[in-house]
This record gives sequence, C-alpha cells and structure tokens, in this order.
Amino acid sequence: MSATPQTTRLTGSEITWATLVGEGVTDVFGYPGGAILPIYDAMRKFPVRHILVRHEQGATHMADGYARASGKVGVAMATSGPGATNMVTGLATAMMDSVPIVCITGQVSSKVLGTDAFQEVDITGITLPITKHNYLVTRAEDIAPVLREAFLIAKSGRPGPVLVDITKDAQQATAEFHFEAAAPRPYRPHPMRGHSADSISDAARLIREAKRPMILAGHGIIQSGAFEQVRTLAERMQIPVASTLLGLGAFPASHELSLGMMGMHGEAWVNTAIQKADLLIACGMRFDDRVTGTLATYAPHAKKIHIEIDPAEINKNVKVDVALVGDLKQVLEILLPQIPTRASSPWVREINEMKGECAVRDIKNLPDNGHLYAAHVIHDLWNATEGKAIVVTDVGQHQMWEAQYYKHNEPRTLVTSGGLGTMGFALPAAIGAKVACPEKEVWVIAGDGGFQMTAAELSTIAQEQLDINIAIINNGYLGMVRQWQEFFYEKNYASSPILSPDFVKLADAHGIAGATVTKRAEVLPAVKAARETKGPFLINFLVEKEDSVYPMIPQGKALHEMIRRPDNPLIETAEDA
Ligand SMILES: Cc1cc2nc3c(=O)[nH]c(=O)nc-3n(C[C@H](O)[C@H](O)[C@H](O)COP(=O)(O)OP(=O)(O)OC[C@H]3O[C@@H](n4cnc5c(N)ncnc54)[C@H](O)[C@@H]3O)c2cc1C
Ligand SMILES: Cc1ncc(C[n+]2csc(CCOP(=O)(O)OP(=O)(O)O)c2C)c(N)n1
Ligand SMILES: [Mg+2]
Repeated sequence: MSATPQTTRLTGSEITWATLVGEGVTDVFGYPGGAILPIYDAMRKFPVRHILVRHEQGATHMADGYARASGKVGVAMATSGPGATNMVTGLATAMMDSVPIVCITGQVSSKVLGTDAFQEVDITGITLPITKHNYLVTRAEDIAPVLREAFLIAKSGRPGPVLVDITKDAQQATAEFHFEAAAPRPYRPHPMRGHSADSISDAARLIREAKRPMILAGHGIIQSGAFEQVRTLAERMQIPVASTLLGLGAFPASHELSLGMMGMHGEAWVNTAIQKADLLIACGMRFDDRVTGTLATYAPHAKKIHIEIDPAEINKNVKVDVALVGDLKQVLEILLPQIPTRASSPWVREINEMKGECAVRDIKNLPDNGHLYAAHVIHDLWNATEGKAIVVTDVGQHQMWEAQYYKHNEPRTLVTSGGLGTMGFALPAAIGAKVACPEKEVWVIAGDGGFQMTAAELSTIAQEQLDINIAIINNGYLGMVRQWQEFFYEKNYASSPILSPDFVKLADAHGIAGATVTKRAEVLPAVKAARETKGPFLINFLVEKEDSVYPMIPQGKALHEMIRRPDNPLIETAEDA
C-alpha cells in the first residue's frame, strides 16, 4: 500500500501558480481582467516573473517566441471573453508550426456558464481546431492534474499549443494540492512503434543505393534535437542538405553540404536539385505547399523516405516509399549503424556547378548605386552580428530576404511564423525570445506593415527594459502583396501602398533610441550604434520600394518553373562575403 502523499490546502488560484512553478515555469506573459483576477491576486506569493503585455495576441506570440528560442514551454495568460479571443491568432500560429505553449484563460463562474454572462465566450469551442488539446476546468481539485497534463501534451510527441480555461469559482475554491500526486501518466512512445526492422533496412538500402540523394531538413530536427544525427548521416554519405524555412539553423549554413532553403523562395539550385534527385530523405518536415509547388511534378525521379513523428503527416501531401514514424533522433540512431561511409560524391560537385550558374554574383561586388536594398541590410546585419544573433522576423518579403541572406549556423536562432504566416508576430515573439535567452543578442526584422500590427508592444519592451534591436525594412508597401500584384494582377497595387508613422519618433515616444538609414554606407554604423546602446534600439531602413523576392515559384507551378530576377544590377542570391 502506498502512503498518502502530504498535501496542502490551497485556493485554485494558488494551485495554478504552484503547479506552474512545479513545472519549472519562471516567466508568464499576460494581461489581467475580471475572470482571472483571483489568479493575479495570488501571483505575488510565487517566484514567477509576469510580463504585462499590451494585447493578448502579443502574450501568445511572446510565449511562442520563448518556446522557439529556448525549447521550453511558453506560458500566456488572459481573462475571459475578449482576452481569450485575442489569443486566437497566437494559438493558431503555434498550432501550425507545432510550438509548445500553454495558454491559461479565466472563465465566468461554473454556475453561469452558458447564460451569456458578462465576458463569457466558449473559448474551448472556439479554439478546438487550433489547439493540440484544450480543457474547461470547473473544480479547484482538477487544476493541478489538468495543468500538468497540459504541459505534457504541449511538449511531447509533436509539440503544440494547449489551452486551459479555468472558471472563476474554481480559482476561488480550495482543494488539497500535491504536485507529485497530480502527475499525468507518463508518455513513453516505444522507439520502434512506428517502424519495423524491415522498414529501417529498406531505408538504409535506398540510402546506400542512391546516386543523387538529398536530405530535406525540417523544423522537426530542431524539435527532436537531432542535429548531430542528421549531420552524421549527411557527412557519412556526402548527402547535400536543403532546409525548409523552419529548418534553417538545424544544419549549419556554413557547412559545405548545406545548400540553403528549398521551396517558393528557395535557392534556384536547391529546387533544381530536388527535381533531379533520385532520393529524398525528409527529416521532420511536412511537405508544405510552399515547399513542394505543384505535387504532380514534385521530385519526379526521387524515391522518398519520410522520418516523422506524426503518422497523420505520412502520405498526406507526398506519397512516400518508406515511412519511419517516430522521434527523428531515435530513428536516426537506429538507422545510422546501417549507413556506410562514402568519400566523395559526383552529385555534390554537380550541384555546386549549378550553384555557380545561379549565384549570379557576390553581393559584396555590387556597385553601390545609391539605392538601399533589403538584401544589403540583412547581409550587413548578418556580417556585423557574425551570424550569432537570434533573429525574429515578421511575415512578408523581408522574411524571405532574411532566410536568403542571414546564414544561421545554430538551431533556434531563427524565430519566424511559417505555416500561418502571421503578420505582427515579430515584435512580441522577440520579447519572448529575449526573456527566454537574456544573454543572447536579439534582432527583430519586420516590415513596415507587420510592425504596425503589434507596435504597441514597444511599450512592453520599455516597461521591461529589454535589450532588443529592431530593424524595420520600410519599403512603403505591403511588399509581398505588391509583389504578387506586380506579377499576377497587372501591377494593380490595390491597397498595398501603406503609410507609416515616423518609426524613430514612435520609438522615441517610448523612450527607445533609434535612427533612420537611407544609404548602404549608413547600415553598418547604425547596426553598430544599436549593438552598443544599452537597451532597445530601432532602425528604420528606408529601402528600395518596388524590389521583389527572387527566385519565385508561382503558386501551383512546379519547382523548376521559377521566376528569375530580370537582368538588372541586383543579385538574386548571395554568396557569403
Ligand atoms: C511568406 C512566406 C513564404 C514562405 N516560403 C517558404 C519557402 O520558400 N520555403 C519553405 O521551406 N517554407 C516557406 N514558408 C514556410 C512554410 O509555409 C512552412 O511553414 C514551412 O515550409 C514548414 O517547415 P517544416 O515542414 O520544416 O516545419 P513544420 O511545419 O513545423 O513541420 C515540422 C514537422 O516535423 C515533425 N516533427 C516534430 N517533432 C518531431 C520529432 N521529434 N521527430 C520527427 N518529426 C518531428 C512535425 O510533426 C511536423 O510534421 C513560407 C512562409 C511564408 C509566411
Ligand atoms: C495578419 C496577416 N494579415 C495579412 C497577411 C497577408 N500578407 C502577407 S505578407 C503581407 C505584406 C507584408 O508587408 P510588410 O509587413 O510591409 O512586409 P514586406 O512584405 O513589405 O517586407 C501581407 C499583407 C498576413 N500574412 N498576415
Ligand atoms: Mg513593407
């Protein structure tokens, strides 16, 4: 007979914080309101830093940035009704990119649930399709077990967001609390559950026999922590590695086998190589449509091996020859002993020759014609920070230029919204990244449009005195929309020119230093000033207005049907300077 654990009688609110502390939470992003006031009232008794946000969407993106930068679960908190609905975009963003966050919302008392009570919304109903799981908790005694299970679900298997909605009366009632006794059933997937010895040897055989293999490196490598295993696989067989947007940093960009990004705005040689490959080894990536282009002609000569933790992803978009379902790191550890060493590969030489044709010219050799291009800015920022900063991007052209010109050698140094493509993500997500990794240099790269969506969080940066540098790539347009209008809507720039405030004055109004840059020669001095200034710094880069991201695969076209940059003084992709 096991002894009854020692328990303490606490309020539901105290149980909430005690459980968070027990789960190792040190930082929470949130905004108070009536239905969550008991939890806020109990907060001061617990060793948790609460960052007051300016909008609950910001809280969710901060929790998300915190999780992506650190690998820990991010936590956000809001009141019922509008507080909870403001979290929807952040939950969907985390869901699409499989990011582990736990969002706690206050709810009206259980006695009035369903009566259209003041600030009552059915947030579990609303967020059902955009959470990995969600709960409505109406009793104090359920809070600890539910919250503990929420953390387990958020971070185990394929990670994702979990929402816990707690009624006000559950927060106010008391219950016995014992952290250990509230532990969920452990989640221990068997390493061979989703694949057999036969499928492992089938994969090994395909890899041994391939003449033109490629590794497709995805976000799952970062989530699994399988960097060494992927690198060993690549180096042992001289297999070139292409990355998805969310896989950037999972394999060092400076490695000789690293090719760069694949897909809609990927490097031309990468997409060409995929179309020529005879084997694709997909590691923790989900064949997004931005990656494949039209499926009918995707990698027509290639056999496909898919190593993926979520069985629902297998054969969802791309039919594969061998599926290995499981944690990437564990699967590769089983597979690697069957992979021999190969000294050199004519296929790598062939791709390097393609690279030579495509990498039109070195960015450093570009004549400075008085125009400032986003490519210059990002390239110079990469140089100045030695590629070591955590870069948090918003969504649009600047996001793609960042992916092309900032070379990430380390995992978790690029934080970006891929699947949902959420404008307004960067500024709050950078706050989360900085809170998670205070010792790291953090840069926001945002467009003039997206920055305005969550610019109120400048005030959070000021209040929390966070040392975050902000680069606004200001082209006077919703640039990615303008680019599509230029290419596919006969230059009908309907509602894509956008007026912005003077961003430096806006920063100043928050007590944040800043500078405006209009010339290439001013880029490095401004970056230097930002890095040397203690505290936040904003740089407003006034860049060429009608520049476009190249190459581009039009939606629904094949990977090889890229639109290439017309012959002009700009480069298309840059060799490292
Ligand atoms: C404007 C814009 C343009 C874009 N253009 C491009 C582009 O040109 N190229 C591009 O690549 N992307 C592009 N994207 C991003 C794109 O939409 C997708 O978000 C991205 O391709 C997804 O990358 P992923 O599959 O690696 O990551 P995710 O979508 O996060 O998928 C990761 C996969 O790994 C699996 N996984 C998680 N953990 C593990 C584990 N432990 N073991 C094994 N598997 C695991 C998950 O189940 C999931 O299937 C663009 C986005 C925007 C907003
Ligand atoms: C919340 C949201 N609304 C709309 C869009 C559609 N969208 C994608 S990119 C883009 C333009 C972004 O403009 P800006 O922030 O200035 O960045 P740029 O493309 O100019 O670098 C828009 C409107 C989106 N991704 N997210
Ligand atoms: Mg813009």
